[in-house]
Amino acid sequence: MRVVEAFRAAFGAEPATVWRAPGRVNLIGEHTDYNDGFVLPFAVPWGVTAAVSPRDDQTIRLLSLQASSPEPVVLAARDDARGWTRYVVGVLAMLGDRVRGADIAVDGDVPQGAGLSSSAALEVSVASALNELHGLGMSPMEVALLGQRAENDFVGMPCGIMDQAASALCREGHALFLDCRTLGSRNVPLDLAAHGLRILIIDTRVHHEHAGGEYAKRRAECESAARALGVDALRDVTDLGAALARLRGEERKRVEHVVTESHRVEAVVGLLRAGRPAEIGALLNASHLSLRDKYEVSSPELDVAVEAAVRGGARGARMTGGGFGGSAIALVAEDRLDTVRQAVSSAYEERSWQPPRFLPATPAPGAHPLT
Ligand code: GAF
Repeated sequence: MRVVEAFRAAFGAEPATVWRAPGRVNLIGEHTDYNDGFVLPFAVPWGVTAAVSPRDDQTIRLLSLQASSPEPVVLAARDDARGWTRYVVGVLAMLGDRVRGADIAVDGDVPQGAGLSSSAALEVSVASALNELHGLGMSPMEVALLGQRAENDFVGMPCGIMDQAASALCREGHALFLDCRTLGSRNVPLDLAAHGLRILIIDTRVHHEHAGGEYAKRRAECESAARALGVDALRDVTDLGAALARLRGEERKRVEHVVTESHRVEAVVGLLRAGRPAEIGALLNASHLSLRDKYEVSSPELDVAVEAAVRGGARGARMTGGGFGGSAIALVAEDRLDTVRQAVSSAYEERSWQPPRFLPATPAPGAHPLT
């Protein structure tokens, strides 16, 4: 394994453990996690492999095979973390005095900027390794929560729990149906191939700079709407019509998206359980329109990808993840894959946009040790 070789070369010893954690795509349930709603992500075949050894002092030595420098970053203090190292140091910081320093080498193959949660994969791989090495006894959900706290409190991104939970808990061949309030979850079989279907990831290769600020703004709008409605979270809205009648402007649109999106997750789970995956297409389309028009987190590149995919014969398509660029997914019959790819590529070419990248998505396993 090349991350083990790199660890040995950099630190002069064998790593004490090696863990792999995946990125994710979200089948449906967007911007519902921080509203205590439902999500349905699955793990992708790409992720981060972390080779880790504990240290007796407070020093943290970090090596990434994707970094421009072949030398490890050496941090004497946690506050010195910059760039990608913040996600790792954030995990160590959240563990407080339960751990001291560590030697860590990471190797990631999540396509960068595609919105497939490379940061959650990094947090969960490192947190899982430290959990094992220090005998912390954390469950996979506790590992996910730790990763989320690292991102919220150390990196400063106010994300929900979906990405870390997907990375820690997903099972091969399944999507993860997660209740973001109770944190109860179930693995839902997602054997699309048995139905002659595929999920195609369309990476727009565009990521808009303002994404982080807009994400925080949406979250604040939801919290403000929940306060106005006198509920703990938008999950508690039971009479959508009455709630909408009490709201105006952007908050009204945000609430409409969040509440209907959570219902769509439950409907998709029902159809998957009933063995009717082809019928989820309409719900994927509805999710995209809601994200575009009500939640306003799509982008021209995502909209064109979704429209062209559907015109090219996809059963349904939607943006996936936080939005403002990144990737869309399309549910496509196997014999339509080429036509759909062609339709999206042509639509991009007509607009002189850089060509999108197509990736096949098969539900992969969540975090697991490789040693
Ligand atoms: C990002 C966040 F990290 C998730 O928590 C989730 O809110 C998602 O955007 C939108 O569904 O990936």
